[in-house]
Amino acid sequence: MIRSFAPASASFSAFRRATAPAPTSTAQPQNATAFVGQTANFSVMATGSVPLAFQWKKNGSAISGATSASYTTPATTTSDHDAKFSVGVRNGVGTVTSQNATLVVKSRDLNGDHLLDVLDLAALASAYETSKTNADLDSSGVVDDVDVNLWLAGF
Ligand SMILES: [Ca+2]
Ligand SMILES: [Ca+2]
Repeated sequence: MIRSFAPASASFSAFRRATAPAPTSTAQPQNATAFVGQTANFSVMATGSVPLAFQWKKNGSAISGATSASYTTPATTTSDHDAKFSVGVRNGVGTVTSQNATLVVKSRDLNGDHLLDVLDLAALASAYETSKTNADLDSSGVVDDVDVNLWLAGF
């Protein structure tokens, strides 16, 4: 009797059962959006032989104390905009590094004068029905009532 070859994935599973598995990211950290002053949270799900150790990185540099499966940033500032967060998951067999997740930091200070006042609302109004990036507070691709309400919610 001729047996068909097992699918490669089955062989791989068998191999993994026979050896202690290196970590595998089963859910990658997702991009996050926060307003200035808010925190953002990133998390990863990973499997592998325990214990698993985690180390979060911001723009490639390890974040002190960020050693669990999720990470909450301090209150964000505009300088955190576009920062890339990743996490390394390590066990006795190996290390896997997650994909980067990008932090988008939105500011209601649309004209950049460090004040939140009617001038920012005017800037938002002037961007209405456009996709002007900094006034599109919910990153929906268009400036509309949702963004006006998000702006007003800051008060
Ligand atoms: Ca302003
Ligand atoms: Ca929008």
